[in-house]
Amino acid sequence: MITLYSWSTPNGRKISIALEEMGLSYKSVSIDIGKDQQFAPEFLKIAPNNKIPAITDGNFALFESGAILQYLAAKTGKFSPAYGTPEYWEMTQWLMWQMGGFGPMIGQAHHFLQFKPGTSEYAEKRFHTETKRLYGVLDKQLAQSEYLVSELSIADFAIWPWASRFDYHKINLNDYPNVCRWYKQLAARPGFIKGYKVPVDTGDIPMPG
Ligand SMILES: N[C@@H](CCC(=O)N[C@@H](CS)C(=O)NCC(=O)O)C(=O)O
Repeated sequence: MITLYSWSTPNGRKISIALEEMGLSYKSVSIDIGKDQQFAPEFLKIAPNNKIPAITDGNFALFESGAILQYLAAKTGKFSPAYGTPEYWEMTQWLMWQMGGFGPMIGQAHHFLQFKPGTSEYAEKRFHTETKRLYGVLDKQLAQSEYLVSELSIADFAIWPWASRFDYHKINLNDYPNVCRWYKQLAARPGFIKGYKVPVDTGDIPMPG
């Protein structure tokens, strides 16, 4: 039985969406990062980097959302092209693009634009500019492909939850029509609707105006 340790953030939702889409049964444990529960000694045994998400599967424990997505895809044989094929590496490059850019950079945009506005004009501009650049890259890819790669994959599960925080990083999804089409398409899937509300129901998936 899988246990998901998570909170209702983009990185956490990647995994709850994947678990729902893969049809895996799991137990959800809330780690409220607003209350510093990520530093609890019991959680640190599973996730020594003191960040959600993490999972256990029997005696096996795993942290880092990209690794967890790859583990779940390998376990189920779902939402990943066959290992070693060109399609597999194409999917992997978009997963790594999210883990290295469309997440860490947007997280910095959230910090300066949403949580600490007025602290640093330079940082606000720097991370908003980088966020817009990343959206441009994503829009170009989604102009030529329905999903990140030929079929719905863990790369989509990794990227979509970050786009769902468009209000925090001051992006109008309508400015990126291909991202907007993809975002709405995935937001209508039962697995996304259910996974978005794990571990805490913070309301419905936000929709661009
Ligand atoms: N690279 C990590 C990032 C995880 C991460 O940044 N998690 C945030 C929430 S979205 C967190 O737990 N923050 C708590 C903290 O930094 O203390 C992953 O993808 O799993």
